[in-house]
Amino acid sequence: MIKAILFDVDGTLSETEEIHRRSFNQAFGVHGLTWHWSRADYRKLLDVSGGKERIRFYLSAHPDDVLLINDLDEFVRSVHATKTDIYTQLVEDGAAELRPGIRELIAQTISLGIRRAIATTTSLPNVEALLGAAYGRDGMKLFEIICAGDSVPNKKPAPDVYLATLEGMKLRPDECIAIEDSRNGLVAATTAGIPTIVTPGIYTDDQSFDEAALVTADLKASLPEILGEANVANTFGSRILSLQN
Ligand code: XBP
Ligand code: MG
Repeated sequence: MIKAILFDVDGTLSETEEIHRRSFNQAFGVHGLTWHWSRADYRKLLDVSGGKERIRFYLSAHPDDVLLINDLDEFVRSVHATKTDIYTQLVEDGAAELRPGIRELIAQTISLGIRRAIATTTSLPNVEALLGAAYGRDGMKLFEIICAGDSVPNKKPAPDVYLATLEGMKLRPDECIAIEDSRNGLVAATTAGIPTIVTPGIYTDDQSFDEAALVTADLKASLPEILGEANVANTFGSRILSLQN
């Protein structure tokens, strides 16, 4: 019986990666860097989860830039902190909106007593900004557990964030469904044993999702249809049907 839905954030709750990319590029300028991540660059860089890890990965391909940096850890932390400030301001100003069907899906989970959690690689301030913009100041309270960013040792595709969320929710993997947009997220969730629905985003539409219970363009279908298509036993039966009518 499905007792909880575990939501990814970037690319799933909202198409936010273009805002991240813009924020990275603005932060580079603030720090006097001539770097510019194009959409094509960013599609490749997104193979690396985590903004700080992504900056380090980029530097690994630009050794000449590394030579100019005295304290690499402090440099990465500082640039990423600037990026997060820029990103959260953009989101608070309304740059992001929930993907089609997400608001209705969350409303259905509330009506049906299905629990909700967030399992994301993104930094916690980014989640707060998105949920605040979408739901007001109580947005974070919609989710029992919000497992984000550096709260786990290893980011997606490692299963850490999903294992920590399951532990926090005191649920078994088969009692949950994960909703993701990327291969990294799919691998993280399925490695944790969680059936996963994938809604590919603008940066992940070319990835493979063989392990997914369902790949769907969006979540506009009703929850029973989505769970049915994912071939996941939804034992809500008539309660969901009554929701539909
Ligand atoms: C997607 C990520 C994050 C964001 C950037 O997270 O990999 O790193 O791209 O956010 P999700 P940060 O698991 O929600 O898809 O710069 O805060 O890492
Ligand atoms: Mg994602």
